[in-house]
Amino acid sequence: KRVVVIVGGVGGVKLALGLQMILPPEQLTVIVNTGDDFWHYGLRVCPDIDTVLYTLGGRVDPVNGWGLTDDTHIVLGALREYGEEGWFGLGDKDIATHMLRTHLLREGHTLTQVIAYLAKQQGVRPTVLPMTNDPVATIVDTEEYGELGFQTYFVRYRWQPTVRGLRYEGAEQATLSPEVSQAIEQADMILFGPSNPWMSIAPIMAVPGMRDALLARDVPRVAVTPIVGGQALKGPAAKLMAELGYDVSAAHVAEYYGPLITGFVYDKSDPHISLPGLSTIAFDTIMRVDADKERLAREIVHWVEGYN
Ligand code: FO1
Ligand code: CA
Repeated sequence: KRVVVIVGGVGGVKLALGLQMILPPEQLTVIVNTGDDFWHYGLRVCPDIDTVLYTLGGRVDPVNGWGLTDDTHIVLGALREYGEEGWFGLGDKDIATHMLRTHLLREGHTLTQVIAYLAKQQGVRPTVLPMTNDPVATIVDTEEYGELGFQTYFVRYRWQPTVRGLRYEGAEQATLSPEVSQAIEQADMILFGPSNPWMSIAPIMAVPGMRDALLARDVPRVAVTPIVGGQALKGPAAKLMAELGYDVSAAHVAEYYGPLITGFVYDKSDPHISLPGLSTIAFDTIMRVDADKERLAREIVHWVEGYN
């Protein structure tokens, strides 16, 4: 059984980690959002990809859910001594990742090749694929500051500005990589992690050909809710839904996915969800510790294997 799981960063990777615990590595492919990627002091930073690599490699900072465990911040302190604001929390060892990635990209390797190399060197066994090799940037249009780059909105302004809309710059010119196409074509099951549908999943779906490649697959395509009890498990998903004029509920997340999904997993504390043509099931979707991630991954895979 080959499983493809589509994720952003900290929220969605919990499901990917659960899947890693129950599947042989050659059966798991993680397709990751790169709309958060940006240039920072000349370095290419890919926050969601690094979150996935560090988590699957067992080296992620357990408190933040991003960055490396036990990292130091000497470089960031030195930048601040220059009078720089230092709003993006770069760890020293994390900087080495950005340096090596930038170097390899400059040598002409594709992002997919670079990530495969970084994954291998970190001992990460499942296949981790960026959604595309081309630059796509999520731009957040805010009431207070107008358009902001994603990290400026999310980290510098701590996702407090009011969002009027989102766009995915460069998406029109982006192309599906052969690796992503092949992973989707060969998948027996396609899962969407409990990531923010607008900020993490939508940029992935904005890559031309991605939606059609997924829709063309007559296999279960199942999303896991990032909304429980009208609140986001993490980050701005609930605030954003309200700002974009949606009801903040798991049911509306399922509706937003629309024909992309054939199944939806919501939390057992929420009311039953019933939508035409959609298989739904309630599990305990709150993943605090690794045992929760493994259990939910197992429950989802077993349910999906049985439902059609
Ligand atoms: N998130 C923060 O909230 N503050 C930070 O200073 C920060 C630094 C950072 C450094 C490297 C990295 O890979 C991720 C980092 N993140 C930080 C997380 C990340 O930018 C966000 O989680 C996402 O892009 C939103 O999902
Ligand atoms: Ca993200």
